[in-house]
Amino acid sequence: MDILGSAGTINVQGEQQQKLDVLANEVMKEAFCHTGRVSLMASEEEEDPIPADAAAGKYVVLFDPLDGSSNIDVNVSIGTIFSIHRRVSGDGCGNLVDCLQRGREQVAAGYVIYGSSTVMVYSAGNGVHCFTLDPVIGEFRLINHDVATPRTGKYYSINESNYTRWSAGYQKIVRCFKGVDGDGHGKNARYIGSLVADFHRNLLAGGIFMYPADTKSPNGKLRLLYEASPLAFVAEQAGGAASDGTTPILDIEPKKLHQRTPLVIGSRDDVAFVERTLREVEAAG
Ligand code: AFP
Repeated sequence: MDILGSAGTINVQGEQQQKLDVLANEVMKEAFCHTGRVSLMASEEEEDPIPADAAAGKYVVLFDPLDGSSNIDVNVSIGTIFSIHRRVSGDGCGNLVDCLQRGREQVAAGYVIYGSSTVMVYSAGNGVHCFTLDPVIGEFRLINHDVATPRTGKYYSINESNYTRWSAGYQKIVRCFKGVDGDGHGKNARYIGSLVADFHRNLLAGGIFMYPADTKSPNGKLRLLYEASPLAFVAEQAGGAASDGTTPILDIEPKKLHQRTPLVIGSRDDVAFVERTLREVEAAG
């Protein structure tokens, strides 16, 4: 099957699409339409909402079909992220209003990570549960019930090559995490470059992932509706936290389908430390 390498197309985010991005997008759309429960979908790969099934669908699904595209061809873990909302509009298949709901309104959210095994993690607002794919029977088996993420983590995950583009606050935070400034957190660095993989490790082992705004991406790089919001839902349900640096991700009112946001997500005390330090550095001018 011809599934590796570039598709030779550019998506709505202005990024090169891989063949697997395109395939994953088609598979997701087909699978959600097949359920007969989804009226409208939105994909990180497509500009506009995608009508599904007007008659039956009570739900709206937003998804990043393949997160971590640059890792596909080098055999590093990648994932799929999904966010499910109740439909709020009345007519037809629904419209943009159904997609632009706060993360707090999600009825369920989660992700699948394709790594050394295939694991699905989801929450429907009643804890976080992990399932692993058993390829022999073709079903997901429950492996981890009611996941609780550590309050403080041993890892920090950030693309440090952006250091000179960050605000003074983030530069200080990373120096603290390295143990060269402040009270010597002395955390270990881990950065995969697939959000799902970095998030999943930190969820289980404890840690913090950050993708701040910088001078190249003044609103951050990651997408609120397809990446930040669903993972924030999972993080909070596991006892962690997620913020854009000042506001909880789940409280942000989305204005645009492909809106970007800075993201700080993971162990609760570490996220609180980041917010506190940003406030202090800002106040000190
Ligand atoms: P790609 O899908 O283009 O590889 O981007 C992945 C991603 O959206 C997210 O999964 C990563 O955490 C983040 O971007 C990595 O971005 P940098 O390459 O700028 O560190």
